[in-house]
Amino acid sequence: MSQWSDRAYALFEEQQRDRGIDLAWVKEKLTGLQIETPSWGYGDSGTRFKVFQKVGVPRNPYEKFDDAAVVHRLTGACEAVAIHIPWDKVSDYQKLKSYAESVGLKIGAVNPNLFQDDDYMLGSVTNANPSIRRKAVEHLLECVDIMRQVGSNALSLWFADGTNYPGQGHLRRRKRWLQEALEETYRALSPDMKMLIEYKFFEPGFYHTDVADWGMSFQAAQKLGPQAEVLVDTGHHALGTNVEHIVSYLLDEGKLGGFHFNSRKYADDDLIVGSSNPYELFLIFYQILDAHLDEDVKVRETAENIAYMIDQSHAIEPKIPAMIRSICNIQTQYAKALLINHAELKEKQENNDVLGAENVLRTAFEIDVTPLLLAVREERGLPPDPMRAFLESGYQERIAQRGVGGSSW
Ligand code: LRH
Ligand code: MN
Repeated sequence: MSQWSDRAYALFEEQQRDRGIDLAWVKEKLTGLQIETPSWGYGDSGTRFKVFQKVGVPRNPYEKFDDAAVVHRLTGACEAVAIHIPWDKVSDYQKLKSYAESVGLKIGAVNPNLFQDDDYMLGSVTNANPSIRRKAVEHLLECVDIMRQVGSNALSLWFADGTNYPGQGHLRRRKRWLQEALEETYRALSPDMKMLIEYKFFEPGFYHTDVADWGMSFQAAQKLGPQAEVLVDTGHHALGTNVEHIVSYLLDEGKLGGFHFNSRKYADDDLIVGSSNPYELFLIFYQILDAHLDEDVKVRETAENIAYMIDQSHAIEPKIPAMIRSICNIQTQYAKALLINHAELKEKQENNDVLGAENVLRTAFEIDVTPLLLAVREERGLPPDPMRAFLESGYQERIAQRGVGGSSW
């Protein structure tokens, strides 16, 4: 490390020791943080107005893994890549698995796609037409089989199913068809597999969405069994929703399975996580770290087995830098949350010291964790500034030979 960062870290270390923070534990946690990147985050994507095509975008899942491998090599924090079927459909999934491993990666969650086939215009597992429901379930079962072939243990389910007008669909019959589809899929899982049920309050349904909020995912997962949990996509809530409260509730119920991290200002904007409202991301990590301290082993185990995943659409951003920025933003808020003095907070909360308690959190949030992140990266032989290392690597220039018109969704 440079002299500056040595001095900065020495001062940081002294300050945290004075605050009673165990920096060895903090570094161990930071080093252990792994965040899954989405294969589709490396491809072209956009809005309903335009999908801008960029130079050098991956043309197939193998090239998506090449780009993901660069992000992992520079950050050390994203060894797994989530795949989406059929966007990442290949003839030989064994070959895809071996290729991922050959570039230092593993395949993470498998995401079925029940929202782009024309047959699913009026619903997939909730479609009034039983043969379309059957087709949808067959796709879910195909994805469970793909999980076995690629060594994935997470089936990540999002249903676009919903309606645009009152009366268009029978809400309770759709609810039951959905649960039937989930039950048949759940029965196909191997014991080491998890089913993550994502919810979203609107879009593409503009009247109702069949899995619209955390409660509907939670209830569906409760009825299915221990391998079914809730996936919280941070962009899928109505404005004003207290997402960290939902996170604390699901932790306490042992049903928080994973996140799709991104950020938004208005709707499901899928922007770089932590770019708008980083305090929310910090408060989510506060709830998770607090659950780590719980006397209830179920709550602690849930907090220790969360699938952290990014789910973003990089419509205007250069893809690989956007992913590096996302990883760094998550590491930054996680590092700040690791510096929360939980004992001091508990004492303030138990004394109903309103501003005292709030200030304990704010104090941690306002700590500059740059010296800590630099120290951890240096100790792991990683570049101190992964973004700069990428821009100086020439990789972006090398992949330009892929041309324009790579994969998009
Ligand atoms: C739906 C969603 C879902 C993915 C898709 C790419 O908005 O969050 O998780 O399948 O984005
Ligand atoms: Mn998502």
